[in-house]
Amino acid sequence: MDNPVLRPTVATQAPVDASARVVAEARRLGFDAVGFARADEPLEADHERYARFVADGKHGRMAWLAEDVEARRRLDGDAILPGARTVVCLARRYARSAEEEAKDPAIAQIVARYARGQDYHNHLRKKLRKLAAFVRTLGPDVRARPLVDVEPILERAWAARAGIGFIGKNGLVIVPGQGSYALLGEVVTTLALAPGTPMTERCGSCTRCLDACPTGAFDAPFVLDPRRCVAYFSIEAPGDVDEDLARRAGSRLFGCDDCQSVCPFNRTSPPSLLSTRQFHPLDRWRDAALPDLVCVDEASFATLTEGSPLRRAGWSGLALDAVRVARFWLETLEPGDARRRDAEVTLARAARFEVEAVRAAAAAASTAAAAALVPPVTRAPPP
Ligand code: B12
Ligand code: SF4
Ligand code: SF4
Repeated sequence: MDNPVLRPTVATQAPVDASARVVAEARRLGFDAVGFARADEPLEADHERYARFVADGKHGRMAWLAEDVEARRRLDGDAILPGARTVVCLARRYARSAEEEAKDPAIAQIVARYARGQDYHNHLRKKLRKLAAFVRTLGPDVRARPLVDVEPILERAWAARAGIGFIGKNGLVIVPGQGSYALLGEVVTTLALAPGTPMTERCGSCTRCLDACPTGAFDAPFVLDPRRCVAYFSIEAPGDVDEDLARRAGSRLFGCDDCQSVCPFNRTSPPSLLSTRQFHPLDRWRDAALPDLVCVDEASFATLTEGSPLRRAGWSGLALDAVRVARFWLETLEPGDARRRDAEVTLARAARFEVEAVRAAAAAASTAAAAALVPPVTRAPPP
């Protein structure tokens, strides 16, 4: 066991052998970090923060985030797994080398790194199911349930409690030596395993992520207002964005990595040693350009986004994202930049879109682009 993150912290009176076997199996399945937390102790401080977050309306159009309040506090209730004693917290890295990423197709390069390849909900869940099946073999009547992202739990809070990393000022779980380009998943089980120890936060005086956020989405260190986050208005609620924020989002099409790309923990962590194949851009992005994201009908959208995280934005949502980026390009790019042509074709397609909101956004973008006849020197370059 050469990786300290994969070394379980051993508490007394817990089945050390079972813990070590779960760690070994997690590693065999391709997880980069694993840790255990008591599932029968509810979250307190994190849940209070969550409740305040909802009370302040920060969930915006993500209405589901305000539901299942109790499940977000405890894992051992009816909503998740009655009688749960342990949550196995796992992280799967998607960090690739800069050289490799530089070769990604142009359209993939304006998509957040986690979303360029296959949908992690599918491949991570497969691994988690296998791990849950393994955990069930570790004792009579052991129950285990895999969870990834969509279930109503505060994944980051549990990962931090399990000690697989700490929550940085950017709000993300950072695994020392591995960084934050990692997706989280869990197996909740009735089996008792040796809980880990939470890590102290290691950001120190650094504020790079807060300073780098293009849309100023942090109210304070650790505290995000999702309604200003590019990931919110490009993935969860396309169109729920004002002109100022849209301009600040620039070319970022689906999600954003800025609060991670500047983080020293990512800059100094080597790319994942395990295979990141599933996160490599899908072949279809090689031949795709911005106009292709404005799909003529739902069937072609379904084909385009099959097995891709981009499906999350929805048919008209992805079209709205493409219109937002097209508008930015037309407002800021020099005449002669090939992307202007893509932007024009995008708006032309969007002008014929079945959904009125997309047609309206295209019309507004065309008007704004025509008005943006400012001298080139005052134009901000796209990121
Ligand atoms: C909704 C959601 C979003 C929303 C809202 C994010 C938010 N901050 O609430 C939006 C769409 C904006 C979003 C964006 C992103 N997301 Co998201 N998202 C989620 C989801 C589904 C729920 C999060 C949630 O419950 N939010 C409610 C708030 C209140 O809870 P929380 O975010 O967990 O916040 C806790 C901590 O921040 C902490 N906290 C708050 N204040 C303080 C202060 C101190 C001092 C401390 C110590 C802690 C602390 O307490 C909070 C409550 O537990 C989770 C999956 C899940 N089920 O957990 C993924 C998840 C958090 N997202 C993830 C990712 C990858 C992203 C993006 C990087 C995607 C991208 N590249 O565009 C960005 C990152 C934005 C950011 N800097 O946080 C990963 C994070 C992985 C990691 N290493 O941490 C998760 C865990 C999905 C997964 N399964 O891997 N996301
Ligand atoms: S993902 Fe982008 S927009 Fe969202 S908080 Fe991070 S830097 Fe800001
Ligand atoms: S950029 Fe700095 S402050 Fe932000 S999470 Fe990384 S170390 Fe912490």
